[in-house]
Amino acid sequence: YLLERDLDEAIERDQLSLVFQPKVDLISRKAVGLEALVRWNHPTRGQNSPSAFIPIAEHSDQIIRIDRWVMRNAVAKQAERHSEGLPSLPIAVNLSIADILSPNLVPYLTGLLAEYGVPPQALEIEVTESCFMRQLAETRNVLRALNDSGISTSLDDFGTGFSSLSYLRQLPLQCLKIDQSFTHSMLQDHNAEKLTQAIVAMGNALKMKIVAEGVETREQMNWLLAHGCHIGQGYYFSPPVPPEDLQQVIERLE
Ligand code: G
Ligand code: G
Ligand code: MN
Ligand code: NA
Repeated sequence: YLLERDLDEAIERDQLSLVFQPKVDLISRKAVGLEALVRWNHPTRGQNSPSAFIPIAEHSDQIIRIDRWVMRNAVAKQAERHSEGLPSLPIAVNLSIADILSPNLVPYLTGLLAEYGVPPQALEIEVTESCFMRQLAETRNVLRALNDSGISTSLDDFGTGFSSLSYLRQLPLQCLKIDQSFTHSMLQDHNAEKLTQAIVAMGNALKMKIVAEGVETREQMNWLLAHGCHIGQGYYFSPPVPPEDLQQVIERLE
């Protein structure tokens, strides 16, 4: 059982860590960004998957404490990369609805960036459609405030939620991430292929960046290139990796 008490401990006792997965330009094969994903290393139970503990954390304000830890560590990582003279790549963090609606999210982030001397372009926020189902107006205000402070926003897991099109029209989002279920099925399933094509066309028409998630094969990458999606993320390039392996992964991509 994943008890809420254990999660409190995870934050206090430094059991959380970040792994990073590159987003890759399919033409140049260079990394164009990184996604930070949280991991929980429990002393006796080993690695807990975020798909197990994030939903539990979302029942209370634990998610806010976890994600503020994630944001701080992502910004700290950028400061470290900068001090090591490494090329600048924006790092995206995943936020839940409670984070978006939590008081002072934007001042918290701008404060962090100032504290570490990191420019806002170094950070991106990924949100899912489930974020918008309630509180659309408030979400729009927060995303706009993030944009105003120079932080760009992505719509994650696109195509799996509801009313996607209405959100695209109403929310200030710069990037659309095609859910991996489309990437996985588009070469097998005619309907999935046509839907993925339509999503890419729509994203391009809206002048959004488009990232295909879950790219696992060369065939998927070639299909994406041929259909106008130029950024991919997935095991074909690299799984999410711990910080000590990251630079080597980035340099090996090309
Ligand atoms: O990394 P992995 O594929 O196991 O992630 C599983 C799920 O957990 C994904 O939906 C991902 O968006 C979510 N997730 C990963 N890291 C974070 C995080 O730091 N904060 C939040 N809120 N969700 C995360
Ligand atoms: O919901 P979100 O897109 O933030 O979560 C990304 C999740 O997908 C992470 O848990 C990550 O480990 C996983 N992931 C990343 N690349 C691939 C891939 O190529 N295939 C599969 N099956 N999962 C992936
Ligand atoms: Mn994501
Ligand atoms: Na996703």
